[in-house]
Amino acid sequence: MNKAKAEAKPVLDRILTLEIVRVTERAAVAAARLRGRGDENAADQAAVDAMRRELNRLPIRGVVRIGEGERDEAPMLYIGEEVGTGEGMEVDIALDPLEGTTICAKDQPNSLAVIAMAEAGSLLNAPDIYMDKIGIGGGYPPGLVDLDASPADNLKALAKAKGVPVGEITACILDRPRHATIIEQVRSAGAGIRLIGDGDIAGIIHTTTPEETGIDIYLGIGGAPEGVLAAAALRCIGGQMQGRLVIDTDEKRKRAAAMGVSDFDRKYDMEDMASGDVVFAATGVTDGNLLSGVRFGKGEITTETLVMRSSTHTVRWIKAKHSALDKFE
Ligand code: VTB
Repeated sequence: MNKAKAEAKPVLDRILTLEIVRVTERAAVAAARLRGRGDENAADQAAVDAMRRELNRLPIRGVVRIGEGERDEAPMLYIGEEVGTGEGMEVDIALDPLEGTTICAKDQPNSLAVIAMAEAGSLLNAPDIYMDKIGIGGGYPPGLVDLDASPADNLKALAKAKGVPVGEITACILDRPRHATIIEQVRSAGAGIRLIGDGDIAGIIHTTTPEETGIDIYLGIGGAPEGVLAAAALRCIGGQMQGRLVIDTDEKRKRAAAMGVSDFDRKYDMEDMASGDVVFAATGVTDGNLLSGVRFGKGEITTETLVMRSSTHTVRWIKAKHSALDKFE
């Protein structure tokens, strides 16, 4: 772990911490208008359009490092797209305008609009492939859990450090057939599992407040872009995370190499995925453990956003009331 990097001095203009709230608020409201309609693509597109429009109003020279996809497959907010007014500081951007498109389409918990900004050159350029991940909240000794240790050993270590039996630990895992083995291993070790349909950025953030969410550890394979965003969040709020790209075909090897990955088996620490000064914001689209979803009221629209910064570790919850007359354009 690169401690010096992790504790890098504030570089980003602190105003950005508030500016990025507008970006996720707009994306969340746009997605929420299509919440529960069963149309994932429409909700995602609305969030992408809104996020891009608002990002392009920010006084930054931003480059999307983690976005909607690689250039040939995503027309907007693709990896490498330049965003912002073109004046101001250079920043790397990781975004997911609608994390949990299926959750949003079904109006189930924990769908978010998410963005992270970091000083230029400090976000891992990850292709849109899978990543094996492990994450826990703050307050534990460094290296307490490890991606290469067995689930049983990780759960035992975590339970001991928390001062509870393994039976009182809950792991969050994406509900996917690929996780059959790990689910079996966690259950044999005696821990409980919160199976989630989607949304592993939220799943990882939830480990930072187990008293509210009931989740102590995140385990399993999800999207690599979501891994980088989760690492950015943990850098700000505190916690530990490791990830390893799942590169199991030549095609993925090529895509990873094209993005600068040379060691295909590398185990990335949180700081390898998001270093330097990072700001992170997430606005709730649907109701969740940490954030309420967008509310459309009489004459007003309410949003709830979590925004935080790595250099100061300030964590803010911003509840905003927007006039319903605001066209959000
Ligand atoms: C996860 C989850 C996302 O992708 O990363 C997942 O957090 C991984 O991909 O919300 P699979 O769905 O193929 O398992 C999402 O579900 C977004 O698609």
